[in-house]
Amino acid sequence: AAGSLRFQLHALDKHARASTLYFPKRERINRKEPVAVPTPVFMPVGTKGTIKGMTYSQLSSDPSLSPPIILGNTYHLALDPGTSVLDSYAGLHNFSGWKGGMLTDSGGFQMVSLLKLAEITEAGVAFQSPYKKDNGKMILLKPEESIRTQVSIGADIMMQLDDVVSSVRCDDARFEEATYRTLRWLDRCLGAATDKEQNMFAIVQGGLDVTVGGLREVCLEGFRKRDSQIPGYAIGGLAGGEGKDEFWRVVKQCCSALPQNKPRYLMGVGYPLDLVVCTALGVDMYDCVYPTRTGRFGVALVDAISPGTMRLKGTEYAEDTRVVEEHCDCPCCLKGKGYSRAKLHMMLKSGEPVAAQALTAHNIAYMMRLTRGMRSAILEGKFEEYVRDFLKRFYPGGY
Ligand code: PRF
Ligand code: ZN
Repeated sequence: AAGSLRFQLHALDKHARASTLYFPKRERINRKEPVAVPTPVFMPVGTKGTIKGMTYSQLSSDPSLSPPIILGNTYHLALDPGTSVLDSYAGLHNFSGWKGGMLTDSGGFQMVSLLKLAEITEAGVAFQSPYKKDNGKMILLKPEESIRTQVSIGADIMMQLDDVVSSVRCDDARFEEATYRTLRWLDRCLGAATDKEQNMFAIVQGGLDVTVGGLREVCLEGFRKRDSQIPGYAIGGLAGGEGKDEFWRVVKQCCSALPQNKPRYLMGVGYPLDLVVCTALGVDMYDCVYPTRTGRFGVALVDAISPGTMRLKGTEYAEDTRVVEEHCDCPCCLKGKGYSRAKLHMMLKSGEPVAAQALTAHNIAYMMRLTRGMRSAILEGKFEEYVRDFLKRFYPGGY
């Protein structure tokens, strides 16, 4: 079998899907009940296994939040706390206390996006350790090494190491190399994956090339041959500054070529508009730092204001006694009884950490509401209506 997850597709509305992923109970991480992940799902990013500013009890005890799955990063966790600590705890779940689902990204993308010094060769991704204690030591992350670390972390879903290139800054030859290398690295990762309770996803690369016989097709065709070994698929290499039309076209092509009976994850995408459009194209899973990061910077995601954001540092909120969203049951809004916009404005001005935390919570609640709303609409066969309403609110002047 290709992994331990079970994927149940409940409804298809045109291309949009409502499904549930089930992760089994797992002895190693002391999980006594299976975890159910209803889709579409947004995975908040906890780079080192922590959603910045939030305790697990806040996250999982508040029904407005309770993300069924969060995302961590192999690159950061490999450096800190490192695999020997993770192994001594039999994984990140035991080390951190998180009980829900977890996905780890493989590390290559974080290195390339965070470190200008990273160098990619056939062997792997080489980078200079950013830690003072390592004294500028060069570290090589090989595909096998990424998987070994992700086995130590023990997430429910791990990602293959892929060769990620910027979709706006590279030439055709580099895209071609990255596509074929991603296929070769997939085979090396498949050879290294050991824990049967985990699931390794493959990542479609291939730049913005959606032509017949083009690079995205090459990658998809390569995956088709290995499908029996792959429990789920990700679409990578997007959301790097290319135009939305180009980005959405690639998503459409990948979704129509990927198998119906496995989950589809669009990496690094988290703008509400993109979630709505890409769900219509057939994507099930998303992750992005955007909702939590923008919350820490004082921006709330909202329905009523076009284009969907409220910048609470703005002086227009200095005397606004309303909560961020009256109907929101998050710990920040409390259905109208929570922090006023004026109070949030004042706290943000003085750098009070509770404001960042409250807005992080609100934005997670917003994403949960968004994905829940999409799921209900798909289950009722009314997703087209949902998209139309969303776009009308987002672009009241037309688009
Ligand atoms: N690959 C991996 N992680 C990612 C991406 C990718 O292409 C993206 C999209 N740019 C975000 N995170 N491994
Ligand atoms: Zn709220």
